[in-house]
Amino acid sequence: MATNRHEELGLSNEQVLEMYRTMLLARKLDERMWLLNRAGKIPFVISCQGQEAAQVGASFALNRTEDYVAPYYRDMGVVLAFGMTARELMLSAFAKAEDPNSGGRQMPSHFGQKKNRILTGSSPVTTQVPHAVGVALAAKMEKKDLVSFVTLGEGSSNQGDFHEGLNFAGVHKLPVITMVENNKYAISVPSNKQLGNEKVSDRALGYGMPGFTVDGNDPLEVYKIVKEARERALNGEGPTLVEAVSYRLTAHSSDDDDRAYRDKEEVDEAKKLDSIFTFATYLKELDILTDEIEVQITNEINNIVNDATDYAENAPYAEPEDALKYVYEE
Ligand SMILES: Cc1ncc(C[n+]2csc(CCOP(=O)(O)OP(=O)(O)O)c2C)c(N)n1
Ligand SMILES: [Mg+2]
Repeated sequence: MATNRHEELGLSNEQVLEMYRTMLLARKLDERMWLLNRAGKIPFVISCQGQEAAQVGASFALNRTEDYVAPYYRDMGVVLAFGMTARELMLSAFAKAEDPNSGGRQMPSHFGQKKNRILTGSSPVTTQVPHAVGVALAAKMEKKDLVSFVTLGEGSSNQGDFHEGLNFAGVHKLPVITMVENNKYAISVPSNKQLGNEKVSDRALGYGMPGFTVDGNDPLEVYKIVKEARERALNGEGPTLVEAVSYRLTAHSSDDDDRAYRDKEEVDEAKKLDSIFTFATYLKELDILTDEIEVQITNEINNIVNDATDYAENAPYAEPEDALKYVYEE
């Protein structure tokens, strides 16, 4: 019998099952999007695969009805946890008018949804960091009990916005949690060719904040560290840098062929640590994910993914004139 680690963290069996369900939904939606792309039905996919545990573990440690998130393109697990629906994600993939992220303008995975406090992101990577720091500054000035949570890739952590954002957050002790999702690659560039030091989290020292490197394949470890970071932030102790290490299981995007720069053996090795399986094993060993519940969750998710696909495929495109909207205030 495995030790019950989630109870020590104050998580109920229902909560960890919900975590698993959210991770699996992200994975299954992502897998469907690849099929749709290869069938010529949607133009582009950029995957969460391999990063679901970090995304969902962190999100469950936040207050999902108060906190703000500034996710990056791989964060399907974060936006699902914060209330974006499968239908909405598919509407975005199909570039349909009803897509809350862009009204069908694309790019997919450029998340943004005001009602769920998901900040709109830009295509240049890392621009979300100063934005999230700004939200944290506003929360501090307005004395609100919330934190701002921002994510990015390890490659993006080498960009100036990261330094500017984290330095400002450190100086002003702002309630912002930055999570670098280290998936070992920035497109074709492996992390040892991106970073002069071993750990992204070591940089925290230079910004006057605590930094932690955690196993990004373990949702409970990520949950714990983000939960503690949130408590410190609400106590006025300022920001935290978290580095969640996992592996990018797919090519960079549907337009990339990763066979050009990494061996299949390396990918196969990483798949052994895939959180979708390791977390399921943990839950099975504790008899929380029983055969019966597994069948039920699988069926339920299949239905959600099928429904989202059908709904989005049949939904109308935006009117051409709509392209003129949302640039200037009307
Ligand atoms: C400022 C900027 N430079 C380059 C790009 C092109 N680009 C898009 S994703 C990416 C790789 C980012 O790698 P990483 O931060 O590790 O994130 P990952 O894709 O691995 O999750 C690059 C270079 C961009 N979008 N913005
Ligand atoms: Mg990366």
